[in-house]
Amino acid sequence: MTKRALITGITGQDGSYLAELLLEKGYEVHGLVRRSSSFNRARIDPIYLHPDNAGRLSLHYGDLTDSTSLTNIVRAAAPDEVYNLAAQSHVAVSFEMPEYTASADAIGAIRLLEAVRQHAPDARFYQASTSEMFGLTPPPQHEGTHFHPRSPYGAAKLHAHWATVNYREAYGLYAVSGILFNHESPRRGESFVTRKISLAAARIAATGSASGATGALTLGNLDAIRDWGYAAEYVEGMWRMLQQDEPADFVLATGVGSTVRDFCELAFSHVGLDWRDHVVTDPRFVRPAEVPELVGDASHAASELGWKATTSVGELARLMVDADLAALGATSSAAAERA
Ligand code: NAP
Ligand code: G4F
Repeated sequence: MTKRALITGITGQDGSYLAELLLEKGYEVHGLVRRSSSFNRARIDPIYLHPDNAGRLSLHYGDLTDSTSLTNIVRAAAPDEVYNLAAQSHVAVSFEMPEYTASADAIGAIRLLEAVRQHAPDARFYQASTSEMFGLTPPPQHEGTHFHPRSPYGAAKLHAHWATVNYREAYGLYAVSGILFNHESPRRGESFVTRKISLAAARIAATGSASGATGALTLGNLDAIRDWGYAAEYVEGMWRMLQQDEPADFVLATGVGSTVRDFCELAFSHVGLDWRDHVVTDPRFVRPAEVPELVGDASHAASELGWKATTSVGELARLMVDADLAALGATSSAAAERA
């Protein structure tokens, strides 16, 4: 029997990697997409249009803020597995749009859980929870760590996390919360810090300028520590969470913390540049409340799921810069020679 999966957020970084993984495993995949006046399918279209996937990937219009569309899609797809990856996922933006962030990220999860409870109660449900929920609690953070969110995004995701646990306990749904630490890739949105850095390093190496009037890269807090892994590996962990005998929540992380400054050094040195010559800071990019240090302990995922992150932060920085250089028609060795 072909398994059917429904992915919200299929046009995002993780959604595109997860769709690829599930199609490779033989699933029929259904994805929720938002109507947009401009193109928002750049990550999913190469997968959607690939001849091997013809008739196996369906896209449906919908929105996490619209329960009618969610109910209709759950009924139409009749999924065995539901992955709720859609979210207003930018922490800084959540300070500017706290109400919308809560509607999409907290109540949106409840809208979808309710649609699943009523129309596909045997489906297994994955909620994209986040290390941002730990906020101010010092590392190493694991499944039992106290939550102290520091942003409207973190608070909304924590609401969705507990709603997921509650649907499991109250209604017996196979519902799990994957608490994932930062994971990045060449498909990462361009306003997240790692991609901002990899793009700037590639542009400066290839053209001499990051962008804008000064040609420099403008960042906020360089001291923040994050546990950066490779997104393509993390979607395998999501899938494994839905294949267990009993539902449980898991942290996915590398266990290694690096500062934003370290990531600048890794990315710029790959193309023979000194980051200190090209990075400036601006309070505009500093958040009203910061999360100083996130470093995860994923030993529960290692023992129960057999999942382990394998790409180091250095490898990640290099593969992201290389992908951005390739898009500009350059290579890291050629760029380093010019630097
Ligand atoms: P992303 O690239 O920002 O993708 C977010 C997806 O959600 C996009 O497909 C977006 O659609 C969709 N979306 C946003 N608002 C929506 C709404 N109201 N209704 C329906 N769809 C909506 O995020 P990601 O990095 O892949 O992350 C996937 C999930 O994991 C998110 O829930 C995020 O909060 C969570 N998470 C991410 C990380 C990380 O480090 N990447 C770590 C922990 C947790 P458009 O393409 O139309 O914008
Ligand atoms: O890349 P970021 O925006 O990621 P952040 O805030 O950690 O959130 C990401 O990871 C979460 C998991 O912990 C996800 F849940 C969430 O959806 C998202 O994927 O910022 C990382 C760090 C922060 O401390 C930020 O203050 O980098 C710092 N930073 C410094 N300058 C900057 C900048 N962040 C951004 N986006 N832009 C800057 O110019």
